[in-house]
Amino acid sequence: MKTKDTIVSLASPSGVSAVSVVRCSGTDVQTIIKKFFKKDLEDRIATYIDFIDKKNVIDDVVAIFYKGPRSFTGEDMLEILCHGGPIIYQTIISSIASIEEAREAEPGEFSERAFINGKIDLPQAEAICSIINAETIEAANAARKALSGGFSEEVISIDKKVLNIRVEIEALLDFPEEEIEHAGLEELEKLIKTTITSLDKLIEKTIARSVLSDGVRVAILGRPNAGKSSLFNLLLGNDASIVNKQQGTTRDVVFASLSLDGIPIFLYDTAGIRKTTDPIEIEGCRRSYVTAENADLIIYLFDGEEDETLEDKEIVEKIKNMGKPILLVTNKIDLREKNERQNRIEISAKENIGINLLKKKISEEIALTSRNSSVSVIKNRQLALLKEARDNILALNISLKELDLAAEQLKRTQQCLVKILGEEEDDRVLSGIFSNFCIGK
Ligand SMILES: Nc1nc2c(ncn2[C@@H]2O[C@H](COP(=O)(O)OP(=O)(O)OP(=O)(O)O)[C@@H](O)[C@H]2O)c(=O)[nH]1
Ligand SMILES: [Mg+2]
Repeated sequence: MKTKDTIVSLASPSGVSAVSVVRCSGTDVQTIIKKFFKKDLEDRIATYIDFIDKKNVIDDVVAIFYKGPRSFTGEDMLEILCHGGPIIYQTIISSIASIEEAREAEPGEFSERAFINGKIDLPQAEAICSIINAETIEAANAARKALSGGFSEEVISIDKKVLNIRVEIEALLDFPEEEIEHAGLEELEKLIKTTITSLDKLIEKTIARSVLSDGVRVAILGRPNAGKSSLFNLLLGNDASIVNKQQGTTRDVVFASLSLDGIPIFLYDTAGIRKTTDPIEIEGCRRSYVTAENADLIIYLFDGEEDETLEDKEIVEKIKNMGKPILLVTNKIDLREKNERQNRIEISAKENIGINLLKKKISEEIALTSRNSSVSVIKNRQLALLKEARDNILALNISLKELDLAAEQLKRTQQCLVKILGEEEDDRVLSGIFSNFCIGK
């Protein structure tokens, strides 16, 4: 990892805006200041000044120098607030990058340096990324809590608990076997139990946070004409998908995002599933099933105008076999006498009946799915490591003969926890994480 060279990049969105922000970080920031501003800048004082390259004034800017280590990266930093035109900020960036000591930054490199210099730990760096990418204010708030270090503190406190268990076990190892029974084995079991409870709680919180930031995929499936596109449009509040009385109107997957109770939902309208010889419809049906496979929750819509068909039964069975949570919903209840079926939510997409109840059920189902390990959103590094840590502790066998093994297992648990904080994590893993950040962050 290069830490000696000075990096520069745009920190605000590219394109035209009122003001753009160019950031530099590294050991040669003061060289850059002298070269382009022709004088030194005071630490942390905004200065209105000309940016000059080869005797030409490129722009009049506001420049702020942050003397390291009191800066985001822990290195000397410079922020240049220039006029927000691409020509201006590009010229400033390329002027700076053209000097021998500087170059343009890679994505996430500022955060990576902050991490390397101990200004933030890995969960905090990841939280910055989540705040920037948050799709709802609730997601941003959850990420901000992690940024303030709350999550890391909890990991550290669990790590301490594991260390305590290790100390107890190491002490027991010195006892002759016959005395171990009296040597506080019960105490040890209690310690292990409370550690598992703490880990479980943190896992649950982390899942809730990742659902908030990553969103949940909800797919609407059903036979042709059940009213899937009508429901899709109603939930979205606009006419994104074509509705028509003709069967087979939707031929490909239609996708949109919305927010439900602050949770970002990715909603999918699919082609009606039926047996057919039309090659386009066959492909549409295949895509409907693929969408179902990738969804976290499925709304299966029955056409209330007709009775449940054998095909409905087959499709529902197939979805259940995928192990997906499924909400069974009857549509078009405006057309039929009240004829409630158990386990079905009754709605009319056309008359806007029952939609609030459906939304409530979707929210409840999401809360449940988020605790289900099959949810795709929990494929997240922190969670995987937390779970590995918990599995290691759960597998602890405090049988008297295996105390050595238990000590080993606890060491592995601690390694997982330490990795969450970014210590002892493989450099390649770290670079991979930071490369997902945006440029200038
Ligand atoms: N009476 C009544 N008609 C509805 C309701 N929901 C949808 N429809 C009508 O049913 C027909 C089919 O609706 P769509 O939303 O296109 O159905 P779909 O399931 O998307 O159909 P495909 O895309 O062909 O699979 C349209 O004429 C809608 O106006 C409802 O709640 N009540
Ligand atoms: Mg449709």
